[in-house]
Amino acid sequence: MADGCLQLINEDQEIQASALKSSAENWRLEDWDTDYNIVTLCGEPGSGKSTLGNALFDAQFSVSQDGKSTSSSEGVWMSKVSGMNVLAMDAAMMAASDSGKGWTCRLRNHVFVTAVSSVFIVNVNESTFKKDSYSNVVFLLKHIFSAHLALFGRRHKTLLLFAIRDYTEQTTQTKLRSILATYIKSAWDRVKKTVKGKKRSANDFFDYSIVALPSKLDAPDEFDAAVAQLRTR
Ligand SMILES: Nc1nc2c(ncn2[C@@H]2O[C@H](COP(=O)(O)OP(=O)(O)OP(=O)(O)O)[C@@H](O)[C@H]2O)c(=O)[nH]1
Ligand SMILES: [Mg+2]
Repeated sequence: MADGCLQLINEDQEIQASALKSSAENWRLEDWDTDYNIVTLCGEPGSGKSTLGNALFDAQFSVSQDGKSTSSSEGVWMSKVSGMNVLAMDAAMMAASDSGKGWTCRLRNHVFVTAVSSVFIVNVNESTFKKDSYSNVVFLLKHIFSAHLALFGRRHKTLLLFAIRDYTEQTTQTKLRSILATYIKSAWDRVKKTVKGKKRSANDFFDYSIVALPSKLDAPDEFDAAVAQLRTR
């Protein structure tokens, strides 16, 4: 892994305090004061988080070469984005469960990134919408919502930017938006809430938006153009 990238939380979910301290010094983060944003890339293993982080932020997160069978970036990795006061984080927040059915949550990673991120880029393949196999998205959102409520419990807005990967225009963006709204509601309904929390909706805490990205492998030029466009947002 290159110098510009550090593992903030390791595969055992332990915070690497000394790496953070030395990077904060090298990157002169104290000069930023409170004027910065943290953007976290998340999604199911192999969903293209690191590839998008590298393309969007010129980061050097490691990309798995062997397809989607193993997770190449366990833990939470961080990279300073050059030219802006932004830190990008590449976070393993969920893993396939040992039984092979469903997911397990990397709880400490979830809580950490939820506490510090102002934007989540949630990678979702367009095929998820066609097959109605939405459980991965709902699972991930449910844990982000739970951590957010536990940490903040008050109106503190975080942006969920859904990156629709391998987008082929078969599902209109209006339709994607409407399906995502049902995923968000479904995830919110699954969160354990206090009496006060029950009166709130996910919209009180989260804004959401989508960006459609063609396949990096099948349509690299279109992918690059869409990422360049996203960078200006
Ligand atoms: N179909 C498709 N594959 C992609 C795309 N972007 C990256 N990949 C491939 O998908 C695999 C996983 O990419 P990564 O960027 O490592 O995905 P990740 O979510 O960071 O993976 P883990 O860290 O292992 O969870 C690699 O073999 C990439 O080459 C894409 O837009 N479409
Ligand atoms: Mg990765």
